[in-house]
Amino acid sequence: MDKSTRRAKFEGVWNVIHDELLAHLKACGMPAEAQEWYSENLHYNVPGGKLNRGMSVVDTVEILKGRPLTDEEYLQVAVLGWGVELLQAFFLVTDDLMDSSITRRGQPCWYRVPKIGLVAVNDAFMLEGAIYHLLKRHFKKEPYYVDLLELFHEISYQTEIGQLIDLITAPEDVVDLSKFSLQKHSMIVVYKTAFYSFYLPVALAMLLAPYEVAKSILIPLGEYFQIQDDFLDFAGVPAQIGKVGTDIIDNKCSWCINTALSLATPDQRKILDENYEAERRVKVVFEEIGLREIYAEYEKNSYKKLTGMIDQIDEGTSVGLKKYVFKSFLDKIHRRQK
Ligand code: GPP
Ligand code: MG
Ligand code: MG
Ligand code: MG
Repeated sequence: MDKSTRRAKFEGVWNVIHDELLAHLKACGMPAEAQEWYSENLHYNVPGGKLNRGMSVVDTVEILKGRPLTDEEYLQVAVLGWGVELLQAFFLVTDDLMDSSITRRGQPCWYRVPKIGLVAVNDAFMLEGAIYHLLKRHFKKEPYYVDLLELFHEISYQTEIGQLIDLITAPEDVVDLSKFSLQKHSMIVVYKTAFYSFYLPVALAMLLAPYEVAKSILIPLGEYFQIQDDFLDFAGVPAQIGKVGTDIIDNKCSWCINTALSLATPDQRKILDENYEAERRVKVVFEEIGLREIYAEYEKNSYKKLTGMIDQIDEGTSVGLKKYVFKSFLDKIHRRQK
């Protein structure tokens, strides 16, 4: 995908985020005037930049995962990217006030737009607040949710410390070059710019990627495991599996009956309809349909697919995942008879 397509895709998520933030204000019963003000604040200050910071979150997750993201994954990761852009917008709106700047991104600074003035301070707080509102909505269930919060908080704090030394080292009205040094300069730029612009996007991606890679393998692995369980309920030897299968008499929505339903002839379908719960006749239809062969085929493909996903893990990246962790899981259950 070329750069402009990637940008357009990332910008597409901005519309979703904007609408979500506006919908929340509306749900709180805020007057139309407040909704319009917020919408204008968001439009004016968030999406107009180069978007390098935000897009690098998505790019880095893709590199670490070693494959393009699904649409659902993309949306979630792009929310983090826009979180970085919202943080940047929060910083810029207030930085322009502190620096008495005139223009930003080719237009007047937000506080200089007629009728905005010092409301810009509150507008900036709302840009920051939006980050945590979005994180809660899109990541609350994730095991790394608190890590995300801590990272955004820590990086914000470091940037604010950087801004402090930037401001007091160069007060607007007094020239005092004796305060300057390249060492001081380095400290200012590392804290006010480098942490949030370069470290944050990659740190976010590194936080998320190992969990996401693990999930994308372990969830299908668990699905495979339960299909085995369903199959063994029908075909397993009780002495071996240590239990007598009851799925048919319990009328369960199992892999076996669903596979059989998808392949049954009208006659077989009738037998299944009339006899599900009555084990013997159903099992005869399962055998006729060739469930054992279908299962063997499913197992072969499933093993191949999972092995392929595990092989894709690049142990050289800093995601820190080892193929062996997943391979040992897979080998424990592959072709299990109990
Ligand atoms: C850029 O410095 C630094 C920031 C935008 C961080 C601001 C941090 C806050 C806590 C508000 P700059 O003033 O040189 O940027 P520009 O030249 O773009 O105004
Ligand atoms: Mg400035
Ligand atoms: Mg500044
Ligand atoms: Mg500058």
